[in-house]
Amino acid sequence: MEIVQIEMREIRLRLVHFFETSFGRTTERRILLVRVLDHEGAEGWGECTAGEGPFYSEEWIDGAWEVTRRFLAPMSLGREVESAAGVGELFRRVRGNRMAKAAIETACWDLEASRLGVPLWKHLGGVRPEIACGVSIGIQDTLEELLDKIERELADGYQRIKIKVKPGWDREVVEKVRARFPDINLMVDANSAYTLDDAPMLRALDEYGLMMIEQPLAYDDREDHARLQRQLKTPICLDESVRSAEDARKAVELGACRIVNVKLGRVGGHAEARRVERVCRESGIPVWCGGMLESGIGRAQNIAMATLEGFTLPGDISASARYWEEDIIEPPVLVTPRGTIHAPDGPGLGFKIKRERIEALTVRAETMAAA
Ligand code: SMG
Ligand code: MG
Repeated sequence: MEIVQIEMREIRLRLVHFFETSFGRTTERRILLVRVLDHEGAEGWGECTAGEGPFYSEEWIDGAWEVTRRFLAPMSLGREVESAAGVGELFRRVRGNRMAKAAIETACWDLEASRLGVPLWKHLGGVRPEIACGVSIGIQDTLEELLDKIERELADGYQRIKIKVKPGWDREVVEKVRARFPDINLMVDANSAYTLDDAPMLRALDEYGLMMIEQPLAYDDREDHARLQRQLKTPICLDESVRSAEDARKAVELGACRIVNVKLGRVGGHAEARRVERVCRESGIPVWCGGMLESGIGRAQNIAMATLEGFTLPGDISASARYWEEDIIEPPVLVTPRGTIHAPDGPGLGFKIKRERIEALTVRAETMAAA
């Protein structure tokens, strides 16, 4: 495969409801989309999952934009690689910047699967035509709103509820949610809002039968998570701290987690995500697909990844309508009444890209071509 053109665009998309985590509130997404073309005009689409600011991780959209145009595009344009699985290698000299790398890499996978005429999920080696879905519910202004939201999501069939926690919105909230919904699959995500000093409060959460506590401690830590895990009955799930298969191996060896959240952007694309899935599967660690408030393109990429064998727990992959008035793919992502999504049958991502809508949402664009 050889990429001869890379098109970058920034689109703005307003969320139907704000999303708040321990590090802040998002109301409108600024999303970097990447379209790659080969010499025969076949195309592939990827999405950069970097946020509006460097708060979830160091990456953010303007940094990703710059690193893509100045380094990643020149490093990949006109370079022959055997397959999409080799695209990540082209970027080896660039440290970090995995979300930017993943946008191009995942686009190449879409292109390759399209050219082969197979669904991306099959091309990746997926084994599951229907994936289990959960929702991630941000911090709300009131507990009542949170409880109402949970009720609606359960009515829509979602198999697992994740709530965001932070100091001051944690134990009591979990207690009330549990009291109202005694039997649901419930988990919390702290996005690194705590330290080991909070171990007593985190230990108290053991009482509520949570499926897991996601990333309680620092975004780049594994050692303290291992100490904390030894004190908890509830499994710890790592998100931010696992950026590669090597990170996953070390985390598992240390006992820093019993579950791993895999995000395409955070680990740099499909090739590395498959390696993370494999390391975890071989160590008996279940994984699930995380979410980054993606548009339909990133969501379709996530659906494909979540069909891999090791993705045995419901992911943060939910219907387009939970995020957007109108998505940029067609049909929008729909969730069945039993809380699942069918992986599409069509080639590549398996959704139609709404070019006109993307055009209308674009605030800047840049196209780079091989020399
Ligand atoms: O896409 O539904 C979604 C959001 C899922 O909770 C979610 N993501 O740490 O797992 C996580 C967060 C990061 C979102 S940053 C705005
Ligand atoms: Mg998380």
